[in-house]
Amino acid sequence: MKPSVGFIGLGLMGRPMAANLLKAGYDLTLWNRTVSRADALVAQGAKRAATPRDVAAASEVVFTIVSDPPALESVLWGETGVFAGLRRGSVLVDSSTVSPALARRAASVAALQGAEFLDAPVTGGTWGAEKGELVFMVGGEAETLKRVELVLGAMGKRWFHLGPYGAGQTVKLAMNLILGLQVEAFAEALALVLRGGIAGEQLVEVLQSSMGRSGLIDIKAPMMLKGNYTPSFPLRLMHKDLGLALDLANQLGVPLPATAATRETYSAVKGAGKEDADFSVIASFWRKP
Ligand code: NA7
Repeated sequence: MKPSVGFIGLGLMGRPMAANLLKAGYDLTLWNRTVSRADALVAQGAKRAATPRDVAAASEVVFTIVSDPPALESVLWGETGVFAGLRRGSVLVDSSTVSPALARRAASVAALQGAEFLDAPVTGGTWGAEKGELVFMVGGEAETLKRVELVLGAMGKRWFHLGPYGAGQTVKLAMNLILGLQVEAFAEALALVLRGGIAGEQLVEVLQSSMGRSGLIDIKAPMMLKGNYTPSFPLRLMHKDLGLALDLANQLGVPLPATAATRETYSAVKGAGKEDADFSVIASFWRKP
């Protein structure tokens, strides 16, 4: 029998993920800080809870996917938080991108309540979330992962068990560091060819026919050439992730010089921007309006 599922965080990623759970026939209870963001899903049959605590009390498997570490702390802890309602024997799956240390802290509180925990951040963007083709990077017990595989399958196409609590977050931060640097590298190369009087499209054509070919650039190059930065993965979240990667590197004593330099570009553009733009907006660092 399908477990009852709770879902907390209906942002760009959470909404399509929750919609796929509904489509797959799960009994779904939702909470989002901005209440109206749950309206469409409630109209399709999901139940609305008043607090994250109530979501947990109603669910055998609880998913969270919120912006950043403070947002996760605020939905998990406190009088109305998930831990105030988490059921013995249930599984809490956090798909936000946060620090491995926070994942381990959440896992130990869940264990004290007789519940299981997985850190399971995702990759695939809003496009992957809509298609149900996300990839989950999982930290925690293999047995716990087995218990929720069917539920993950309603939202994603693959999952990797990467090690103990926090391992999913560690790999996610490493992955996003690569994506952040790739877009930075392309933006620098684009600035160079444009100043050299060559069309950006020509750079893309050659690059994508070469060993340097990248799936990410297939998606980001058209946005960067047209200056259309509708958010798929917002700059503010990439900026956060590069910061989390640098914090982790600091804790582990690993130098990340290129990541540190790249984050400065992201910081400068984030500081100057007023709207919620995609992270490919860093191209504007070289192409001032
Ligand atoms: P979005 O679209 O920015 O959505 C963020 C979600 O987090 C959204 O539901 C927010 O609620 C919620 N949020 C943010 N701050 C809080 C606090 N303080 N308390 C409760 N809820 C909060 O992000 P994405 O969906 O693209 O990404 C989510 C995660 O996956 C993130 O870690 C990425 O790096 C990967 P709101 O609707 O604003 O009230």
